[in-house]
Amino acid sequence: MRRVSATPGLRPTTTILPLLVALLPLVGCARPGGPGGTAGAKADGKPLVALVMKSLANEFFATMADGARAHQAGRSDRYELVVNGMRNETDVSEQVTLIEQMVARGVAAIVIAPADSKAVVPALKRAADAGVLIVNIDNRLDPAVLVESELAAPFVGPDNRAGARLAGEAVAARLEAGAEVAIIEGIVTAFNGQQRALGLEDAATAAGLRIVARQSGQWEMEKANSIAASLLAEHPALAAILCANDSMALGAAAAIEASGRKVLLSGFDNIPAVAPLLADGRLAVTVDQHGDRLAVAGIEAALDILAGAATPEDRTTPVDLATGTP
Ligand code: ALL
Repeated sequence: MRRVSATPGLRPTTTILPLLVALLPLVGCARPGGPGGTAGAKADGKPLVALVMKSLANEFFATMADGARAHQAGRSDRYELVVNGMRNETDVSEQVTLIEQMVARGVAAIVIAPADSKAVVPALKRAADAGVLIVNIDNRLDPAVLVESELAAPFVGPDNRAGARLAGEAVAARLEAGAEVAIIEGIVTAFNGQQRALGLEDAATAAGLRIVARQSGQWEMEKANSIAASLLAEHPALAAILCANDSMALGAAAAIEASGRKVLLSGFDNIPAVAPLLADGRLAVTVDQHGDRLAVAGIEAALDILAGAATPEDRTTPVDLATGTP
């Protein structure tokens, strides 16, 4: 599998550091033992860390959970882990309930991949006020809403715009200028979904491609399948469908196959389910955001902050292009 990297590796970024530093006094140092805090280390001194993810129906999060569990198993003297996820991509209230349950359980930190960049902030603020450290992974919380809510939550995750641009460029390299492409984006209120749509647009525009449609498949296979089927019917010259995640690419792949047409397809995540499609060309490219390492990076950031070994700052995780060609 050939890989092209958009980010050299895990590195701290300073984009919102000044903001976080400014906010810390306001939130009263959101960690166990901090002012107003009740959560904290367990009697044996090991912190309990909660990983709160999105839909467990998406293989991306199963991979993420496996990575986190393996990390904890190798460091069981250092911390304890509780892993949670939702049943479907759009049920934000379920994620809010999970956050509340984790606070009630007395966790020291919540490492969260937010289902929505704005809607879960009030619940996270209540958790921080109860003394729980919040580390935001995968999908960035809305910076303006964080400021309004006086919540400090460092972001650990990839540059989604750069990653999506890699996929768009790889597809564009196989098309002539003027070719018609469509974008199937994720949930439009998710920051990473917005960034991926922008990255795909960046690549299409730079290559002179014509974006004939942009619709949300809400990260889901079935929705993307019906959107792709209509796009194929409406646009007889459609040359490529660019998807903001692999679940949607799987749905689009089935629609392309059913149409009997040759249409290039891209995804994002590099979940195991797309391996056969990459191998036989049904999927031209995807972007590996190393789900197994993403939660681990967030957990390590949380443990460092809890131990006083790091200040809350953003960390950028890698994204790499994955193709079926060696
Ligand atoms: C995002 C992830 C994945 C995933 C999507 C669906 O936050 O980065 O790309 O496919 O959520 O929930």
